[in-house]
Amino acid sequence: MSPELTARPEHKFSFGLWTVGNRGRDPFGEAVRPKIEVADMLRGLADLGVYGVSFHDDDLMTFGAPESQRRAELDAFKKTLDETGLVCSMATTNLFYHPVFKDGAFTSNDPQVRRYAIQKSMRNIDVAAELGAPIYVFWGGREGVESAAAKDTRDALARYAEALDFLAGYVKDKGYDIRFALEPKPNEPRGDIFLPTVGHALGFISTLEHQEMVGLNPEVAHETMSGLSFYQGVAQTLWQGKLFHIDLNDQRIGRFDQDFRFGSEGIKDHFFLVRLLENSGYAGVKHFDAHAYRTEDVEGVWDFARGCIRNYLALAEKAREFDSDPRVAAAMSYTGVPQLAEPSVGPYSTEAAAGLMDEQFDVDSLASRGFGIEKLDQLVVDHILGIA
Ligand code: GCO
Ligand code: MN
Ligand code: MN
Repeated sequence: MSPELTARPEHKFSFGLWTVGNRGRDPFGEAVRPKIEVADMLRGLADLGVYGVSFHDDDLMTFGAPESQRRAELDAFKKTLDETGLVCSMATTNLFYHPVFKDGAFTSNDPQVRRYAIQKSMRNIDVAAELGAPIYVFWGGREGVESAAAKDTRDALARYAEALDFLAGYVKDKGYDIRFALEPKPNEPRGDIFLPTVGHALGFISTLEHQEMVGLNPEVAHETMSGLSFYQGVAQTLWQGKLFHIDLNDQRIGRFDQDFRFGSEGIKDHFFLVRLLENSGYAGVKHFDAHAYRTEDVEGVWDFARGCIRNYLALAEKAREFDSDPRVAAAMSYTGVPQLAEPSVGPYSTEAAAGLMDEQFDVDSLASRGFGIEKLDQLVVDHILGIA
């Protein structure tokens, strides 16, 4: 195993300002560590070899402050990006913190709130364009209900689609080079959030006017909260050409959104995830949306960030070892992994259908075959444990 487990910008790792900036507040307790200034966050991330940073409008520019102050805050950010060489790789709107969004933003029952939410997004899309961010994320944390009596979900989804169509129209009209990434989550902070899973969001995208510019930003923790396999969700998203961005962290099934250090919990799942990302040609950023345990001081925050990167790179190295092991190739061949890439019947034609109808199958012999997956999977475990 190579000892080189530190990042270089070409690895394209990124962090949100709110991740290393997380001060450990939770519903039961106050902040436990001091604020890190934005410039210090950027310098710390650049020292770790990180490529990019992402932000919510309100992380960067004080909510409700006069335009001159917001401009000064933005200019200071741009200056530190230049100094550190970091790229702004994603931007998003905070449509969840202010009480005005308590019933939702794009799906609030109040049309004025909906119009305000769309305007707030347009303003920050302008900032994203100025900073050269190629991806704009929509995480609808407040888009949902506690009581199904409060909204007709079909109307809510129509308003959600309307907002995204309008904002996509805005991006096109302005000639910005920005694509949208929807981030599904099942619950928290709402009892039920609209677009709860990768599958719901992929289905929803097909209803949008500018669907070619809308993809996903799936998050490990969010699919895992639902008990779903994040790997399977990401694989389908890739297959549909919709993996525009990814939120990496860790999570135990069935818990609240834990946002743990990447690779700290589900190591086998993460092995497959990293192998998939590395082998798929995914060219976007690997974005860590996680935070340090509440027990940590500022030093612990940097240990956390270093750990996310180290675990990703270690798993990528394990995946390379696995893929170059001849025993793995042999086991995969026995299992039939390469054969699944071959067409079953090819495109339909009358002749092909007639040919298939005439074919004889020895079902008993087909049924008696073993697939050798125990042996193959043990090689996975052996590689992860370093005993292969
Ligand atoms: C969460 C979400 C957020 C979003 C962020 C960017 O569970 O709080 O993951 O962290 O990713 O708002 O859209
Ligand atoms: Mn999350
Ligand atoms: Mn996220």
